[in-house]
Amino acid sequence: MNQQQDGLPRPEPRKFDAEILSKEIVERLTYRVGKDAANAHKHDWLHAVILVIRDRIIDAWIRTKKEFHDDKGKRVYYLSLEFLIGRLMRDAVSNMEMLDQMQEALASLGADLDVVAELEPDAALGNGGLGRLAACFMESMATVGVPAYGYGIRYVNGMFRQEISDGWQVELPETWLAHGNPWEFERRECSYEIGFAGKVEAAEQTLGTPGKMTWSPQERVVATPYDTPIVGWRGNQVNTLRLWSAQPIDPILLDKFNAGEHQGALRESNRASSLTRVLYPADSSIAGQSLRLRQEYFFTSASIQDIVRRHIQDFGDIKTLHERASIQLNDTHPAVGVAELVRLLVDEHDVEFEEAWDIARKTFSYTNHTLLPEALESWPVPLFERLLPRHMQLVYAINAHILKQVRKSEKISEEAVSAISLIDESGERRVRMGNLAFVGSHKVNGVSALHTDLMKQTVFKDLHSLYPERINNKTNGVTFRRWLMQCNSELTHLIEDAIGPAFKDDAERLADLNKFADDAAFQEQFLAVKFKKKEQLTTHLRDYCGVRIDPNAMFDIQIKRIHEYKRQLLNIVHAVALYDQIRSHPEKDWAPRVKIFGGKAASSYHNAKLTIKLANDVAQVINQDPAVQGLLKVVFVPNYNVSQAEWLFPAADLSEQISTAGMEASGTGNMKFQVNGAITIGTLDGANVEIKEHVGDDNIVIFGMDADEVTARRAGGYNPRDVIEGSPELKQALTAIQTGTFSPDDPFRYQGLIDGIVEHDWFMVAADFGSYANAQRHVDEIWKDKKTWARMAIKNTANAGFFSSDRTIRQYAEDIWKVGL
Ligand code: 26Q
Repeated sequence: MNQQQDGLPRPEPRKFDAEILSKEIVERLTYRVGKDAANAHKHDWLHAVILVIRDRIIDAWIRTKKEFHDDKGKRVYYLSLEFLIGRLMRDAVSNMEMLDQMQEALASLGADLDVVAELEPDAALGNGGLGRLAACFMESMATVGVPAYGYGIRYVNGMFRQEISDGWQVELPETWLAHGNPWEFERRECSYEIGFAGKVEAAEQTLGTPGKMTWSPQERVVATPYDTPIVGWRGNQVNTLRLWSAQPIDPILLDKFNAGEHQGALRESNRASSLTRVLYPADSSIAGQSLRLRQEYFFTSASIQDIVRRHIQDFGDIKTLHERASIQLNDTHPAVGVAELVRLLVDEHDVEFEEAWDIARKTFSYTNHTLLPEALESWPVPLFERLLPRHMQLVYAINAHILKQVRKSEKISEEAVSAISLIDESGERRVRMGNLAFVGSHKVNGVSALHTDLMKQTVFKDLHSLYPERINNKTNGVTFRRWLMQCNSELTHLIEDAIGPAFKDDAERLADLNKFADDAAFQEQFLAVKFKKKEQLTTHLRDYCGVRIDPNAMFDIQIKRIHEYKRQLLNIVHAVALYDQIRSHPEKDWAPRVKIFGGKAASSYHNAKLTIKLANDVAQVINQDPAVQGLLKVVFVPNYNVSQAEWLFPAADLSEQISTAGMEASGTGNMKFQVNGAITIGTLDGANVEIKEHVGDDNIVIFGMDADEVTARRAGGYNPRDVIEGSPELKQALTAIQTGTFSPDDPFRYQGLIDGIVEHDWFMVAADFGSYANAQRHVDEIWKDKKTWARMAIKNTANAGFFSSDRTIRQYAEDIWKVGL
């Protein structure tokens, strides 16, 4: 270890000797895990390996914290109810640049890094895109040097484990903490009390109106943080992910317990710990339960109290908070934080309301991830008021303040006023979390160019015309360390051999690959890497779910949450149509395809669950029909999660991004496919629009209506029956599904699902089918021309640089957070 001026040891990152590592692994196994090598269980080895890596990270972690402290610069706080981090071991080993040495060290102990890595549980504290984005952002913030903390909930049960039983999704609890979690550090000394319900009274000394109040919660719980280090690329900076766990104030209320009232004593304890027990497994519709609102307030309040405490400790004066702290709200889930900060300032720090409001607005910014009306969060006023009586008052005060300004400054219609109001009065009165987040933030962003435009035109139309500077775009990105370098070392090596290593530090340098797009030798190498990844996936799927596929076929993959707007149904209907055509014309030169699906359905989402069953029913029939053997296969990969994704993206030939235009805010899977050299078949939706701009029109296959056409068609009396009658191919496929060809045991199983298409077709499956089928025929043609395919695939990887989350984070840092890098 060499010593820095600050006196702290600095690790010597690139000198990890395999021999030293293997000694350390045995040492940790003995003295920290308490086992000898002969008796150690597989998980003990994993634990020992993680401890060795962790100890090296800790030096950099402590150094980073000290640098933040000394620097006195602005810090970023990323508040998210979800962090879909997946496994951390490979991330850490790879970012610490000790992969080869660790492999060697384990080999010398008779173990294999890949095998040990597979033992690590996949931390699935999120549903899908929003949660995975938060995880990519954490890694990129540590990489590009943003002084950042992530704040969230330490769910005991994250996303459920999906089993497929007789083709149906079955949800089982996932126990990711069963073997302990060596990555986390409990920090009891940083615990906070969180209150719920109770009464509010005017405080003795009240300044201004609305004035200071005293809230006496009826119920209190303790929030205890668990910190996980997040290592940036090359181990230069290590940030903190702080996840809160709920505990009862008095674990077993000793006096009650001693008085023999065991039930009552335990009830409170259970009520507290149930707060952070499970993640809500819905990624779009609102679970109206009060537990969800309690979770939101619990983690938001703990985080804001922590931020305020740190600020006062470091800077003394709470009124300078906005100069030193930037709080990013990941969707509206932590939006109650706006009211919480105002409450802390007014009630506990004697700041007047107007100034408190000003500080809050300068501190917060908000990211919107969806325009779907059913996913826009709002809470019934009576529920909000009962659980958070003081916050309800403040929401009214904020509302009055805003509406007064609005009425003063504009000739504004009453209609616009009611659209801007924080309270939805159209039916049962509800608190609109989107409007609260919007007015409480100095910047509001969408996650792709199209989505940001649509935000301005739809949900936030009136707020946008009032505050035209506030909405801005930050197109999503993904971390290339995980989604290229770790999951596809073969492609990484190929790229490095061609253009050198600079792309590892600057993703835009991938563009240097463009000059190889027409190079025959490079094309062959590129296809050879793809084939190798397909062989690996083939072996994996054989072992994982007993499915046999042929790596010579085109791997056509759709992996994402199951949702009607994402249109897995369009893909399945196409599979059925293709099946029929191959059977009718076996003599044609068909491009062999494996259609692979993966994704979870929200437990209460009937049509999504039925879609999973349909994919499996269709697979069953097609896969056992000798007439299409070797030409068409359908596979549903169970329990799609981050770890499965790491197998699937590198092995994909074709990326399915086929949402109804205007409905997918961005998508991020599309970017993971692209960087791994898959070709996109997609609509002009979300970030697909920008992928097209970057790869060029010739290197992507676009089909279907665009967002404006969808709107116009919906408005103009669209009749799906006419479309179906006009397309024998579509009619045949829908009829086959509807009449039980794939469900002979229950011929009416899909009646309702198909009726939805025939009767209203809100998601435009019928309307876009013809265009989709043509696009797929075009894909077949390209597939048969290997050189063209290779060129397109290379162009995709070469032009993926923009979609690195490092770029996204730099834009947030510059335009929103105003932190210098
Ligand atoms: C809200 C209230 C109650 C219960 C659940 C929810 C809830 C939970 C999760 C609502 C929405 C979500 C998740 C949304 C999500 O993942 N959106 C995706 O975000 C990605 C990152 O920006 C985008 O790429 C995707 O397009 C978008 O669908």
